[in-house]
Amino acid sequence: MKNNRPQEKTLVLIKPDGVQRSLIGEIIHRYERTGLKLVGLKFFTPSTKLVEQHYLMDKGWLEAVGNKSIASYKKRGKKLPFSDSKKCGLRILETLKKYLSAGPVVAMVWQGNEAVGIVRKITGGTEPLTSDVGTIRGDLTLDSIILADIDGRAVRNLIHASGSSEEANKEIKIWFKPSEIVKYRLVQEEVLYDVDLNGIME
Ligand code: IDP
Ligand code: MG
Repeated sequence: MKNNRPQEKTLVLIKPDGVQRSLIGEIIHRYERTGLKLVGLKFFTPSTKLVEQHYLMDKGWLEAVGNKSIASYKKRGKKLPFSDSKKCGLRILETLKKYLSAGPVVAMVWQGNEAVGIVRKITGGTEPLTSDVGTIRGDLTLDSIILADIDGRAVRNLIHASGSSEEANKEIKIWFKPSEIVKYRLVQEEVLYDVDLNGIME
């Protein structure tokens, strides 16, 4: 097969709520039918240490998530738990450790053209209440930041999906050994990527 652009890989986790809601098949189906290729798959309960490592991998994540949380408190005219974005981020990290290690998750690596962007588009925005219709988070669950904040827990939104290609490469390394990434060809890649598309006619 001839094609001229390197492909991306991205990490997807079906979080414990997705597994408990019996949505594994539905979620995999949505990614699979785009043409992305599944190159890694495992099912286990992650330790809180792995979850912490995962979120702290990206140096800017703590402050970014803290800032997003502060903005949402301000928008609602609510008193901030902390005015410092890092402290707010750390508070969310603690809730995420509890959430993601509460039960088994499905960890996957998907590969293909613009895999990170394609997966984020299908997954939808962070908060299910406002995620677009047609996305996994928008269609298949109903949590809101308000409810999560009232109960002092993480927003339950079924999925983690890497935010950028650099983030993906780092995340994949902590969830998968190199030998667990399967190198193979899918027949449909000829149709999706081959520059000549000349193998169809008899
Ligand atoms: P993302 O998963 O859409 O990339 P991030 O900002 O990276 O969103 O946040 C990681 C996870 O932390 C979210 O998927 C969600 O479960 C949780 N989360 C994010 N913001 C909040 C919040 O304001 N309150 C509670 N949980 C949050
Ligand atoms: Mg993120």
